[in-house]
Amino acid sequence: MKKKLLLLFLLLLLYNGFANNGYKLWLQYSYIENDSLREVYHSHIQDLMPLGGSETIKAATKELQLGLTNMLDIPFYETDSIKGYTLIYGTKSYLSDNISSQLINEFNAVNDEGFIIKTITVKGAKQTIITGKTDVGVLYGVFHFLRLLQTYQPIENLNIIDSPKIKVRVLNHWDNLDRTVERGYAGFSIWDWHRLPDYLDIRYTDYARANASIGINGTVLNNVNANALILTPQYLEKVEALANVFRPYGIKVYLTARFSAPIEIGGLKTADPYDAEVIEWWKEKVKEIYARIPDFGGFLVKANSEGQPGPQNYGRNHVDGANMMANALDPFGGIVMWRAFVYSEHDTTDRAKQAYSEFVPYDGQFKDNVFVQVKNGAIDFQPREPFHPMFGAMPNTPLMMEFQITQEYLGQSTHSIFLPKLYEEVLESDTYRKGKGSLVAKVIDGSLNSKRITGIAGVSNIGNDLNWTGNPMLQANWYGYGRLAWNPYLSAETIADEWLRQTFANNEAFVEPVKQMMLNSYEAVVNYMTPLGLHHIMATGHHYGPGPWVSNLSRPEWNPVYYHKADTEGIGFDRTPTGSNATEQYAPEVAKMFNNIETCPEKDLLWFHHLSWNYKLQDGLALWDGLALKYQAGVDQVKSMIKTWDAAKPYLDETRYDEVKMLLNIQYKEAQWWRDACLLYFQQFSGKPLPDGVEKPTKTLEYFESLKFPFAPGN
Ligand code: GCV
Repeated sequence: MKKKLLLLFLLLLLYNGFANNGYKLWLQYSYIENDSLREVYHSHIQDLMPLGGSETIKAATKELQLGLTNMLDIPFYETDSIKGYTLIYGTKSYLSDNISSQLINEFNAVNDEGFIIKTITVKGAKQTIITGKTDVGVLYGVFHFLRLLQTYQPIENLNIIDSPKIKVRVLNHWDNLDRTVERGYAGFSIWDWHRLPDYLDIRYTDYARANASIGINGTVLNNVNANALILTPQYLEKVEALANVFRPYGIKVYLTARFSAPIEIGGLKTADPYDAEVIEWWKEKVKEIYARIPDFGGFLVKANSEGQPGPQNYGRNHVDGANMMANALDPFGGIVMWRAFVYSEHDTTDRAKQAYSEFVPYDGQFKDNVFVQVKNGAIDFQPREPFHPMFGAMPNTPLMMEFQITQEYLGQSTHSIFLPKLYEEVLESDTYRKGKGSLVAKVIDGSLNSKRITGIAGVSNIGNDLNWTGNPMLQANWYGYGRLAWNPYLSAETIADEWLRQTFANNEAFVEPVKQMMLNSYEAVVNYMTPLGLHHIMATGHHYGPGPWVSNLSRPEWNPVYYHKADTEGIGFDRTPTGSNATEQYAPEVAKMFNNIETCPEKDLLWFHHLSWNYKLQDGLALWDGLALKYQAGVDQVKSMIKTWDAAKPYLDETRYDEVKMLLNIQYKEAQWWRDACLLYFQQFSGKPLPDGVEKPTKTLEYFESLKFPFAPGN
């Protein structure tokens, strides 16, 4: 009996060992079952020849050995001379004259972080070279090469040159020192502050590998609602330990600096940026940080925003505050990322206008090493927002894009939504600031106004859940953000395709339908939450679930009723000249397009217009009917996502299939909840019946209004 139990236990262990918990993300390196493909690959890579011995090149070797051995099931060894078919990787300075003379044009075309992958003939045989100007460029090339194999691309005649288009590509962790994560839905923070610096969790290395594989080159470790303690020696020692782990992978560490730190941890009476002692304090603090972390990236600052301290507490302005910190960082090459997420309860103008009004007059006044970090839209990471009017409006200031990867307003980690669709929509929006074609992407990559520094930030969706993001499908948003940070012109479709092939399976019968499911998933959530330009109608605080009825919060602009303005006449926020005139903050062509009801895109209709319930939509439906049918469409889309996922089962491992299936079922329930709660609420004003095709709610509005979630995560 005992023996049988032991056997069962061993079998269970074995089974769990093989279960795919998603920890490996898109770096699965699954065995390539197709014999001939494996053979072709192997015939082109027989030995590994690293050039130079830096930690980064060692990391590249490790990754190649891991990836190639798993995919091809053959051990790979290092060689120091070219033999048959060798994979040679290292920077330009190590290449022989023969090889570098064949790469002159390529080297002229790559930037410092870019890479070249080329098949060239040396010693009578074809060799593959992965090179660049820096070790980290080579590492990016190695990850790209592994991606080619993971996605079953030909490698016989390679000629690839690729460079990142944006310089600073960071994740923003809203992680607190107690390991809770603001707006985090994937467990606790991966930073184990208590056991750092001595205990280095293997996750830190895997986090760095994953980021390097998509070109992310920086991480802001702590929440923008910052605790000054992160700047004390006790914590800087821990930050230093993380920086040491990340360095070989080209990832710089940044910190959020609390503006009042000189008071809280420095013992000063003020944090006034004009005070000599304060200025000195920041200089000394920065010096202390660089003594530990010579490649420290700089500070991110949330100032005079949602109660955070800032220069305005001392009668100074954003320029004063940002430049004071920038002066301290400048000698070391550090930067300041100063957030433009400001709005005030004392300002009665439309919240959507406030950041622009406050910041645009400062254009050209910030120091060269200051970015102004702007959220993608003017309110706050809503399921859909028109692009922020600040993009293109500050030609003399580097603007950094801030996307939210974590799904604060998009169903949190239970809703499987592919966010690169949202990012793509924003990046390809035309600001018209320099005529047609002045895309947001061009503002961000600096090409519109030739910027020396360029940057992009994504608010991380990472936690200590086994699969990192709380839902295997949401790993695609981390991946997709990184890919777009590298190249903001990539299509969401390309990203979904390569992610699926690396993460799950390469079979077309799997990839095509699941890719379509991902590409449609963004529109689905907009439909069942905030169709036709509705926004900010989520429940209070945690933002989990619908709350269009909320009207009792102390600040007017925290209440959903402020945003939808539903009454018996109609619904929507008039931001045209007859209303708040927020459209005046856009270039005239864009303002005109939004102002005119005929040309305003229907997806943004209620963002810009207050319309009667009978207003005729493009398809001839009355607004009320169209709105209701959009809610229904969102629910139906989730239902069809479940079908697609079910059909994909044969290509999936059991664990991840089950996890996503359970999550999709939750999403389906919640999509219905959104539909029913919102339609019952708005119906009070429209006074109209639900049109045919919309399922009848099975619960009352009172029921939905009574729901409470005191312990919803991330709040
Ligand atoms: C970190 C929203 C979120 C806050 C967040 C803030 C910000 O208001 O609800 O949790 O704070 O944005 O971006 O600073």
